[in-house]
Amino acid sequence: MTARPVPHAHTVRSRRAPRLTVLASLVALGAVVLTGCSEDAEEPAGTGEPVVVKVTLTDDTISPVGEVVKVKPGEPVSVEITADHAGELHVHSNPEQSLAFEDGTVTREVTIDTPGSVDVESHDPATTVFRLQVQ
Ligand SMILES: [Cu+2]
Repeated sequence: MTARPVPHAHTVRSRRAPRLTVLASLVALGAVVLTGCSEDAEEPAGTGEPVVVKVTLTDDTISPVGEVVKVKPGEPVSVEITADHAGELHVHSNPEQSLAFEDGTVTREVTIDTPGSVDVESHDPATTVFRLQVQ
């Protein structure tokens, strides 16, 4: 009976400490994220700036090939397609989508609402141009 108040007091103390630690790490994390944003202006990370993927398709060149692009669910992605012929890119989302392009430069928007990986392919020739990693 006499020993009970001591462990109880310890419990109260140890419950308070982790909370303060979590708060401190959140503040530290916030500082890191803010610093990262101002230094890495070229890499939008869901901060309201649109994600832009530039694609070039000519008769013998496709660029990029297999590039991984990270986006958040529901975040619009602008795909800027420059080509010397008409065609379409195939978006392996559910339901599937296609991005039609023509000779010249067009911009098509894709938004994926469900987390996961979505390949964007050229079928002629068969190439994964880029992969949207939605998370
Ligand atoms: Cu396909």
